[in-house]
Amino acid sequence: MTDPQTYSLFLGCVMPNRYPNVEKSIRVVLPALGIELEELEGASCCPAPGVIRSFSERTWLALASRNLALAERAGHDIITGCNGCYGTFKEALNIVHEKPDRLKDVQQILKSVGLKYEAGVDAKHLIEVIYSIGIDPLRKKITRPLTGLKVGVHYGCHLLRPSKLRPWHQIQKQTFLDELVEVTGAESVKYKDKFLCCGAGGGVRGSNVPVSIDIAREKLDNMMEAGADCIVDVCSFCHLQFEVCQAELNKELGENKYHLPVIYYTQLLGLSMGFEPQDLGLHKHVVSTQALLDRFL
Ligand code: 9S8
Ligand code: 9S8
Ligand code: COM
Repeated sequence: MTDPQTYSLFLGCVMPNRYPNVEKSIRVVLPALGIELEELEGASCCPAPGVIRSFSERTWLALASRNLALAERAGHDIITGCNGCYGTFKEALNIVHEKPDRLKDVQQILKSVGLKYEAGVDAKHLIEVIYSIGIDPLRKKITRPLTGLKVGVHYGCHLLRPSKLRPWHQIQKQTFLDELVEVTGAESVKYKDKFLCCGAGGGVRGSNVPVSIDIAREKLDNMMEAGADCIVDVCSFCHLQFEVCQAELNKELGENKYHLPVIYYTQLLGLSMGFEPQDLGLHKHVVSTQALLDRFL
C-alpha cells in the first residue's frame, strides 16, 4: 500500500547538479500544496530513456527497476520533475507489467543486490499530481496573480509520448499545462509548432550540438514571434537546453537577441502563490529574470 499524500522525490541527475534553484522551488511549493516529499535514499540515474536504453535495454530496465524498488521499499509512489525520468519509469513499469519473464529477470538481478521488487509502485510527474488537485482549488492559493505575463508553454516530448503509456488522455486533452499556467493569471500564448522537441533529448544535445541548437532556435523564434515574455517548462533537460542555448545563440550572433527567461513551473506557481523569488531560486537563472520579477513585486 502506498500513501497518496507522500511521495519519494526522484530528482534525476540534471536538477540537483545544474539547477538546484529549480529543486528549491519544488521543495518549497509542493508541501505548500499538501504534497509531502521524502528523500529517495540511494537513488541513481533513472537512467535516461533516450540515451542509456539505446545502448543496453536490459541494463536500463534493471537500473530503472532498482530506483522503483527503493520507492517500493519506502512505501511511496515516485514523484519527479523531469520528463525523461518520468518516461523511463512509466515505460519500465509497463514492460514488467506486460511481460512476466522480464519481471522475473529484473527480480533476479535486484535480488543479487538485496532488493525485493514487485513493480507495485507508480511514478508520477509533479505536474500530474498538481493537476489532480483541480484548477479551482489551485486558484484559491493565488495571491499574486501574474496578470499580463505572456508565457510560451513547453511540454517536452516524454511528458506526452508515447501517449498510450501516459495518463493525459484519460484525464484531459493536452491542455493541462496551459490550464496550470493560466491559473496563475498569466496567459499561455499560441505559437507555431508548440509540441516540437526542444532539441536536447534522445542524445541530440550530446552527439550533435549544431542540430540541437538549431531546433531550440526554431522554438525560441516561434515563441518570440507570438509575443512570449518567458518560457515555462517542466523538464530538467528542456530547462538546461533553453537556458544554455540562448547564450550559445547570442554568442554566435554577437548580439543579445535571445533573452527569454526560462521558468520551471513550480517557480511560476510559487511566485503567484506569493513566495519570495529567492525562495524559488528565481535569482539564479542564466537568462536573467529580473525584468520579469520587477513587473510583479
Ligand atoms: S536522470 Fe540521469 S540523466 Fe536524467 S535528469 Fe531526467 S533523465 Fe533521468
Ligand atoms: S523535449 Fe524532445 S526529448 Fe525532451 S522532454 Fe525534456 S528534453 Fe526537451
Ligand atoms: C530527455 C531525456 S528529457 S533523453 O535525453 O531523451 O533521455
